[in-house]
Amino acid sequence: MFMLRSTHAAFAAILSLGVLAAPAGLAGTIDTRVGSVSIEPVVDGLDMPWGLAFLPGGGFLVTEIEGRLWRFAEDGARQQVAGTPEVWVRGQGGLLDVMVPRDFAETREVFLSFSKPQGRGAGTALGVGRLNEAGDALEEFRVIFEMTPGGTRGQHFGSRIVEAPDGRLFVTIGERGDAELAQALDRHNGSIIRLNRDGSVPEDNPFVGTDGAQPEIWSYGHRNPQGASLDGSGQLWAVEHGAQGGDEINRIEPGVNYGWPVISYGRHYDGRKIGVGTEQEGMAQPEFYWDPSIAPSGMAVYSGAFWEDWRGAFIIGSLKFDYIAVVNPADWSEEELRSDETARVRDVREAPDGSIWFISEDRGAIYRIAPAQ
Ligand SMILES: [Ca+2]
Repeated sequence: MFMLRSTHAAFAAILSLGVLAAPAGLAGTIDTRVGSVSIEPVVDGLDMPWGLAFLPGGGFLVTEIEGRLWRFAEDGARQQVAGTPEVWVRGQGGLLDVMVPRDFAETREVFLSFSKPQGRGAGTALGVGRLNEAGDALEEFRVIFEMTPGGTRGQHFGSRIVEAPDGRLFVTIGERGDAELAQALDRHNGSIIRLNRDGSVPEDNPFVGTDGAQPEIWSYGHRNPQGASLDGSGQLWAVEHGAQGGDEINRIEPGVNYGWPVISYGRHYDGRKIGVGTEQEGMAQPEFYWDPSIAPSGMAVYSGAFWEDWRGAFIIGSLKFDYIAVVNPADWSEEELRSDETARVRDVREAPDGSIWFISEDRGAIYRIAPAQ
């Protein structure tokens, strides 16, 4: 649907040399409802990149699933950051998201989510360390949350980290392949949790005081939420993987049950019906769903200056169909951004200047979307 008109042979040659920014004119261009946009490479040569976070004053951090954290300076120079945690690299597990809080300039804190080894298995964990002045090490890294118990399966760690407007932390956790546990309040599986900055439990969390419930739980009944973001009003949203069909965008409210595996708009991979169907009293409906599944990953809610008509839109990467979905919450219409670069999109972020950056896992690269010149 969207025309690609770029010089991709030249573009690919530049990438293979590892040059960090394409000379002007070599970016790919696609047409969208907000006009032509360019897609230009920022960095390449990454091995299974997962999460991306911008540093104030320029530069950014990128995780690779096997456990490496990289800091890139504004000029593209890269430095591996030491002091990262040991991670369980299996299936979808490893070093996952990275989050730089708004007070980074004072605290130097960097948050990481990862699969923490636990006996023979692993659980989704959140840790924090301070980036040293040289930017080449996290100091005093400590784990402030880990799901207990984890499990030996390699799927559905969730793991997206979001800083709430009040500075508290949301972390998404998948059901680890044990679907029924998404409904169990005594397990963190299939939930979105809310923590204070030091990992302690906020007293006004919805299940503090519920017998047997894990007090970190903010919402539950999730399958594998791998994308989450605040909208312009500070409301939390999450996007999650369904099974065969039934990927969802959910507006996340405290104490709410989002239904997995009792209700879903998808089916099991063997074709069996899931749970009771698509609706049940006491379980929230998604705001939007995909059938067939696109395998949604990272998400940003656009708030920047470049594209007025995309403000408030959900910009979501598809791992399975190699595109970026732009979903407009005014009418839940979906636009598809597609180019050679949108191959297995793992994370999508709005940059401080209002451009949209994304990770292509297939290409081991990060790209920047901006208005075409
Ligand atoms: Ca649901």
